[in-house]
Amino acid sequence: MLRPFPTPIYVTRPNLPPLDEVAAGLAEIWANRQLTNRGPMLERLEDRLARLFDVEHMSVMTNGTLALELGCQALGLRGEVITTPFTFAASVNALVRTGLTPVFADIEPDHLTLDPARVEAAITPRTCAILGVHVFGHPCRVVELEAVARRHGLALLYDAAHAFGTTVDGVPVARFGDLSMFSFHATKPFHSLEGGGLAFRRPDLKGVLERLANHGLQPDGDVPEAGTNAKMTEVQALIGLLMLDRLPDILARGKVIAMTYRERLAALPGIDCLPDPAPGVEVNHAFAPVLVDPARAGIDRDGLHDALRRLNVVTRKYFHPPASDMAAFRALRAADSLAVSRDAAARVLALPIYADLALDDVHRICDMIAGIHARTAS
Ligand code: T4K
Repeated sequence: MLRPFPTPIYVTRPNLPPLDEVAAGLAEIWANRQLTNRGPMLERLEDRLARLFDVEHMSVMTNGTLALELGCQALGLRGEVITTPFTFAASVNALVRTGLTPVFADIEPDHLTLDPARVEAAITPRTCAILGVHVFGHPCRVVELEAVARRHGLALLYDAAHAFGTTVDGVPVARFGDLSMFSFHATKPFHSLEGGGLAFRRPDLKGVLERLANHGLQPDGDVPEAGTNAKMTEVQALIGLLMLDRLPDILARGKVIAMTYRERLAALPGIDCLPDPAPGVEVNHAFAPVLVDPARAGIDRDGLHDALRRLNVVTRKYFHPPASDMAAFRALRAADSLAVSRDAAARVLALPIYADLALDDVHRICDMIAGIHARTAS
């Protein structure tokens, strides 16, 4: 008989810096009374992130979604952007809200990122850019996408909301493409409560992004192009700085948890972790997704989700439905059948993973999955 957890185990829980360190940082902010509008904490955070990502520039903002919107605007994009339907709604919202037309192309079945061949087949004279999503921290095929973008003169953007800490051959994922958006939302291994930013190498974008994030205002008071308010506060930047100090421990802990799931679930036919990352790729283990194959597991994704919920394990169906099936985006063009995306969305389940999750609890979740599986698999 499987006993439920006494209190819910959520898919994630925010990592928090020690309160005494927060208090010391708050005292500094209180003393200088610069609360927002590019204060010293924010500048320190941008510097540290740029060094960590090995990029020339970093623009930190209110959240990842606004950062992506302003990135599209700063690049002057107009027309169609080829992207994946297997993502959080924010990736597609950002395109639509900046007047762009998303066109969906399918993903690869291994790590669920955009398929470069499908992207190339989807290009039309109206295409201006590709938006890849490093979903679950697995990098897109950055070399192949770069080649497609170059061949067709397209901008290449990455939604790296999930990929803080991911590297390809030792190179931080932020260095690929024209720009990469990161989310610093509370649910991410690195966060600033809410927050996000753009990493990029082109020097001309920095001033443009700062202007757009500050209502479009330039120093003489004129607004040459409409902007918005996407400024991060000093308190958020402080939390970000304190979280950076803890990041190596958080990432190491995520890896141990992810490896535990891998080892324990390998014995269960039809409860499949994603394949190992490609050679040279280090992922950040921010998510622990499995794909449930009902034919082999004897239970479908929704059944497993509900059975775990009864045991107080709150998993999430990230990312179901695919964005191409969401009411706001259904009318958009799909360049192909999107069969892989639809299949993944129907079968994916994100298991709990966060630094404070006890290993005993991970084993207990695996015992629960094994128990459910034993009852259902033929
Ligand atoms: N692109 C991609 C690919 C993304 O995944 C995201 C965001 C974005 C862009 C946009 O970035 P931001 O604009 O957000 O910076 C959560 C996050 O809100 C969202 O940031 C994230 N992706 C998405 C994957 O997950 P929900 O609706 O699933 O969040 P929620 O509130 O259900 O939280 C999940 C669990 O975390 C809860 O069951 C309990 C726990 N939790 C959550 C919060 C906020 C806590 O324990 N404490 C908390 O404060 O979207």
